Amino acid sequence: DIEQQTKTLKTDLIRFMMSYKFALQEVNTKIDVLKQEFQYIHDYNPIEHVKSRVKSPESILKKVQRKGYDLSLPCVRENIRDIAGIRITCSFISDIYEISNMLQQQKDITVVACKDYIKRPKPNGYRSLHLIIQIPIFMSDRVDHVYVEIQIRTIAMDFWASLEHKIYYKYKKEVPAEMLDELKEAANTATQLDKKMESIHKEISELKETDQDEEDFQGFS
Ligand code: 0O2
Repeated sequence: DIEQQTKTLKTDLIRFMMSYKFALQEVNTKIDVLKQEFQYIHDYNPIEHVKSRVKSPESILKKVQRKGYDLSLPCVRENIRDIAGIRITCSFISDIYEISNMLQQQKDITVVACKDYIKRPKPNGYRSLHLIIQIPIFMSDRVDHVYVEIQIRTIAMDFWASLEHKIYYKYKKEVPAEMLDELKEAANTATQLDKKMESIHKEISELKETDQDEEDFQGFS
């Protein structure tokens, strides 16, 4: 009986982790399609790079303990919604919302939550757009609706977040106050940079449009 129970638990665990791997494959394909199609139609690529990961069992366990959830697969599946995570890095803030809208409109994606830390940055200066989605995964004998966390940010936001993450762990989560102030200042600088880059990008797009209008007009004569 114990042997049977162990076998069942092992199969359940493997299925559990596999469903997240499949969900990441699905979402990665969606992002890749958008990237290629956008490049082809608009002659422009809004996505700089994409990274994905399945949360390690150690991190899942830590989070379950921190949040005080039951240690059962159904409970973990329902409550820990960032086991499958994808991070999309874009050049410009407008690209972030464009990609987010394109993903949100897809019929097989259910948007469970959208946290806009760009409009409302975290007190430490963290900025990103977070989507929690659910996507169906069709398997041999079942359909699983799997949660995926998608983080969309600019290169500047990503640069800041990776440095902040390193500092946070270097100081074992007790960062000195001066360092926190400096990080906040760096976050403001990153915001300014994003705004400046966006306005230059907009100017160039408008110039391109004027050139195109002129070319089209000349085509008539
Ligand atoms: P990892 O290693 O990236 O997975 P919770 O997930 O419950 O702790 P909440 O409010 O549900 O918190 O999620 P939140 O804060 O919207 O997003 C959590 C994830 O966003 C984090 O995952 C980080 O990846 C990222 N994040 C959020 N705040 C910060 C921040 O201040 N600095 C940095 N560098 N990243 C941040 P994990 O699980 O913490 O880490």
